[in-house]
Amino acid sequence: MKSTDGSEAAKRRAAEAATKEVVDGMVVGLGTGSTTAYAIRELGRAVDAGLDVRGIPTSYQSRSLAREVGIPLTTLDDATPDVAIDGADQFAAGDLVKGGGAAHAREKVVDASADRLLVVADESKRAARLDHPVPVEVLPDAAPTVEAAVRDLGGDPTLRVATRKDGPVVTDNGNVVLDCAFGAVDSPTDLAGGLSAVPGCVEHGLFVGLADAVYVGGADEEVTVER
Ligand code: ABF
Repeated sequence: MKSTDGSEAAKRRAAEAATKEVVDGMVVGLGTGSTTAYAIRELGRAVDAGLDVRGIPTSYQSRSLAREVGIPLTTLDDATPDVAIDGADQFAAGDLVKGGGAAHAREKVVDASADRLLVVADESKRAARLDHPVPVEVLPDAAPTVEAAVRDLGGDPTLRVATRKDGPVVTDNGNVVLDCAFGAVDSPTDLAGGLSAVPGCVEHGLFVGLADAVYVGGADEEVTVER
């Protein structure tokens, strides 16, 4: 079950363990979501204690938190991340589904540009095969044609709707999100290629072959690192 006190502690342990890989002088990609938020807060404490790092946020949310905890920020115009720390909605054999926070387009740009991507998660995110619906960020005008293309690829798309507003979720980039159920994905590489080729698909949430390590917080005090 997600978001119990136990899984919050597990998320925090995973995030804090990954943050230990950050050393003086590094540029750090700052992912989005509740697990990465623990890493951003830990980095903020390290900055207070004298660590010299700069962050590149992946969303409005991570930018706000990084500013709140005092992490100096930079951009991809001026720096390349040595490491990125980011969460996931699901991981299997090192591949990821991301985009539950609708930030996966910027996350993928920053994560893929980093020398190393460290994923932080609790055990509830682990799967034998990826079967979590794949978020697809779409140009608003293209939603109908992308929906048809997703069906052709064997998926079942649902427009993500804002819970407290009357309308769709709108990303930081001004686009909408289709959550696309494909069942268990046999080949994440093939599906990623198929989705990337759809006109109007800005970015999808399959992160294939990008993770260098997955820090997994377990129910006990353990954090396992899968590389
Ligand atoms: C972002 O936050 C997303 O790509 C991923 O969907 C989500 C994970 O959130 P949490 O850590 O809150 O489960 O990284």
